[in-house]
Amino acid sequence: MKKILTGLQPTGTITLGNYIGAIKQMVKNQNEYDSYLFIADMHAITVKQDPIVLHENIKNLLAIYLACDIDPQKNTIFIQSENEYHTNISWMLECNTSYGELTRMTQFKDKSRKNEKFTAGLLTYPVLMAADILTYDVDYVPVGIDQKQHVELARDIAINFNKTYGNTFKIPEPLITETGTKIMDLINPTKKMSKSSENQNGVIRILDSEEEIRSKIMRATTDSDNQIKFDIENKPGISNLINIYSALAEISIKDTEQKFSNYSYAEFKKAVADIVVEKLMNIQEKYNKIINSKELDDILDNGIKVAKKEAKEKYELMKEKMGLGR
Ligand code: ATP
Ligand code: LTN
Repeated sequence: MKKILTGLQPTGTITLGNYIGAIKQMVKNQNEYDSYLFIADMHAITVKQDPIVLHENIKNLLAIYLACDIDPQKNTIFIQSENEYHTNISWMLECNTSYGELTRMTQFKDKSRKNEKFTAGLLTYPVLMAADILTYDVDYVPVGIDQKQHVELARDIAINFNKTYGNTFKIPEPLITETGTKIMDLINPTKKMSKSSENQNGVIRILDSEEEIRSKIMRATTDSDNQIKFDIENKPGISNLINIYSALAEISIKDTEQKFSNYSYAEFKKAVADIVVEKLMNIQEKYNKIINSKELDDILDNGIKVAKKEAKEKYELMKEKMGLGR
């Protein structure tokens, strides 16, 4: 059976973008693949985190995974920091990755520009991500398009390592939504909708109330020509709403355009709000039922057992190939 793996950072309540770009893809594929889903808390600390808030977010993210229909019977679910092999493997990969390659990563360039006291971890972040992926010999990595470059780096690192030390890793591929969807900020639709965004009005979070969702969508920035047409360059706001509708209704962009061709912007926004509310209220109902259940710990206990056993084998193999230890 082919394998898929992805992780999300517990850096705040996840957004509609995270759901469409990563989680929904995992749900869609969980019946066909051996699936691994983890909470990337080690990645979260590459930027400053409040320990109390981070701790809370880890458990909340697990409950959100389950509320979004991630099935614990079909996924190995675990917390990254509970598997210490990831960081050990990451170090060995770091020593086989060039500094120049890391400084060329778009996310590093963006985030380091925003904070002049950025950490060394922000630079080596993609190598830890490569370790997460390569440890399990996965075939596909479902991510939003913004993470594609990191998965490609993981491929390069694997190819290079295999060349140097002999066959050690499977070469993974990114799995991007059919339309390569990147959900954009509702207020500034040329910017990615992001958990850490400062303006809350541009971001829909999985746990937002119905009123918040409706008001954010009705106030979303659009152009003034009143045509429901997909054109990212000239109509980024409307194109973003089309993307959201098409992803949630699971119909193509073309069909979405056709369905709403006679609608005004206000009517179309209402239809988008309706489908987002329907999806998220359903998720929230499940979330509230499981957030305090003991089942959460059992799932993590099972997941880490499976993940650690596999990771240990890869770690031992790498050590042997690199000539480490006694
Ligand atoms: P942060 O603001 O903390 O950088 P983020 O919102 O970018 O967070 P991540 O935890 O980095 O979220 O991403 C989790 C997953 O969600 C990744 O696979 C990423 O590609 C995907 N993703 C994030 N934002 C979007 C978006 N706006 N549209 C589609 N996919 C997204
Ligand atoms: N960097 C990713 C989270 C992440 C990930 C991974 C995704 C960490 N390790 C391995 C896929 C595979 C992010 O910020 N979205």
